[in-house]
Amino acid sequence: MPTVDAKPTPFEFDLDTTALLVIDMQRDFLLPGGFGESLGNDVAQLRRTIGPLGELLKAWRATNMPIIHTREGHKPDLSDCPPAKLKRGPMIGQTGNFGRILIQGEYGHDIIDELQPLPNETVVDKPGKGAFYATDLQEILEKSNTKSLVVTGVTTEVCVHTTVREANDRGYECLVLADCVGSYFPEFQQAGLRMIAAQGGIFGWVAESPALIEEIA
Ligand code: TIU
Repeated sequence: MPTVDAKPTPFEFDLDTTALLVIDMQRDFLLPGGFGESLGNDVAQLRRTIGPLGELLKAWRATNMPIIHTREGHKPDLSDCPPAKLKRGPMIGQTGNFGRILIQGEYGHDIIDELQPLPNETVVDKPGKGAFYATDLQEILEKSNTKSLVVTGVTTEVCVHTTVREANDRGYECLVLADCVGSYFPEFQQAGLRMIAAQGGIFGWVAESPALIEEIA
């Protein structure tokens, strides 16, 4: 069985039951001049993941293992956006440099050019931070007999953490790749990764992508 050097212990996975999750690598969060930057965030902290994720996708696409991309966003009429979320994110639905912010079908809502999904890959649109809430993700994973998830994307302490915590409760083993997840806040990146592997891997495992690529190449 392939084994990756990881914290807190080596991560073992089966090539027939493992999927790659790429969370919210959207223009709204990553592009200079976009929504994320307009909130005062340093997008360079997220953009450092683009290179490693590109390399990982190249290697993963040469295998038969599934790839699932997610996008956070809402219907144009915002009917799937809770008023409480809108209250603390009043820019959602407003027109920014890349179209209406976090609205499905807008340029900014879509995945960055470098990591665009291929036609055979799954894209899950989600209204929340977690990838299971109000989506078909559970059914998609059951259909492909997925037991383990390699988790990447942004942001580490928000959508990645919410998804990993819930995946853990649902019985999935999660490997989070430190160089392929990013936070606008370096201290949250560090703490977020430590929280996953602490206490014997309370939520899962943490590794670097080259160690995984070596196992699937
Ligand atoms: N995808 C995701 O993490 N959504 C966010 O809103 N993240 C922030 O860090 N703001």
